[in-house]
Amino acid sequence: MPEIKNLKKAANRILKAIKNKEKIIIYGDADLDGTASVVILEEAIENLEGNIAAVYPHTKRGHSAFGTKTDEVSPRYGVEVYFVDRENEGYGINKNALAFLKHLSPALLIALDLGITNFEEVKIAKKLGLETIIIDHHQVIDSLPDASIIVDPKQKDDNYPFKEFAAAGLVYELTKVMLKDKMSNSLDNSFLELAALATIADMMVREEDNKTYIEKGLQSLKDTQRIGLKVFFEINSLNSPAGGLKEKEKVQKIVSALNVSEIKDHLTEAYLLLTCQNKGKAKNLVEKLLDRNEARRSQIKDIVEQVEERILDNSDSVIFEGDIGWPNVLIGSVASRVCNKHKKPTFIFKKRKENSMGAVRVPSNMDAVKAMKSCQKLLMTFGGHAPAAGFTVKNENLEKFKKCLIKYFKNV
Ligand SMILES: [Mn+2]
Repeated sequence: MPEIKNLKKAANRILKAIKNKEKIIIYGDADLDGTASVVILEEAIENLEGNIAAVYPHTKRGHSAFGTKTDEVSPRYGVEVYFVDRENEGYGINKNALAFLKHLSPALLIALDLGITNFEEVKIAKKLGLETIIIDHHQVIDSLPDASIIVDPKQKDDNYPFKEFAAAGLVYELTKVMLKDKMSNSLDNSFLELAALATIADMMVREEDNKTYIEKGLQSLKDTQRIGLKVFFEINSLNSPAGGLKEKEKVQKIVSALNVSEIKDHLTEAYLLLTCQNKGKAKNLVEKLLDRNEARRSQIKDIVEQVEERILDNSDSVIFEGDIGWPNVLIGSVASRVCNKHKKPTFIFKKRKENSMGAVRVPSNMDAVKAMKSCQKLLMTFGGHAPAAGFTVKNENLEKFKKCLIKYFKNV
């Protein structure tokens, strides 16, 4: 069986970094797939060392030593976790984040669930002394960024037959190579739980490797040892009404609560929950996440209605709507719903001062990334998967972009 390209290489590089006490920055996307990826890798590194504190003295569970320039412990060896704040920084590896991270240089920057289209930013990282490893599952656009190692099953010459992993699935495979026989049964199960939830959250096909993760992961989830997940099964709202939700519905609730959590100090709430060691704290966090999820559902419904009003007498082949009032964290869900209902390529964006950031969903026979590639010149960034993708565009190019898309979809 051919291997996932560069998986071993990435594993060996990380092992070397641990051995040499290099600083490691784990840089993840803020959704559940990104968060699960970060947690799996961080815990794998911890387990490799047995006692990570001995190697990385300042590292504390569920806490990053970032931002504090006070340097309680010096020298600053260790694993740092950083989640990108889409709302305030932008997607992927971005300049704001790099400006923030450069004080950690030299370091190994491991980008999870993002990075494959960050050509310019990876170059900047390199200049700053941040050696980049990308582990991503998004589509490759023409060429690859100048990273030191890239794992992405969608790159050329990757001969592994299955391509549709979530990022957390890839990271799980990576940690198997890193840990080998140090991967205990219980650790394996706990990683599988996270890989399963991430695969569901990213709506990857439930076939091949993904199917295995989901089956094994959900089986293990029933008896999970992870406090942050355990509390979901003990919370009243998930166990009522009358006998509680069905297993599947519960899992879906967990996934949607964790998929759009907020960021504080560059850590997602989902990360804080999944690494939480205190049951009381975990309970509070879960209640907060579930409440917010409910509130979001009605916000999403509201925005979908606004979009539908705007497109009432619109005969364009493309739905292309944006607003300054639409929160970035919701536009993906809005685009999904609108696209499902109207069966048209759907571009929903949050308008900002100078540029806009958007989410794209297209019907199953179309390709959102290809569509945007045909308008590449008008865009600042774009990327994703065929059915679901994202972009940033200067406001002055919004109309041109729309016209370009209408033209593209007329021809396919
Ligand atoms: Mn992902």
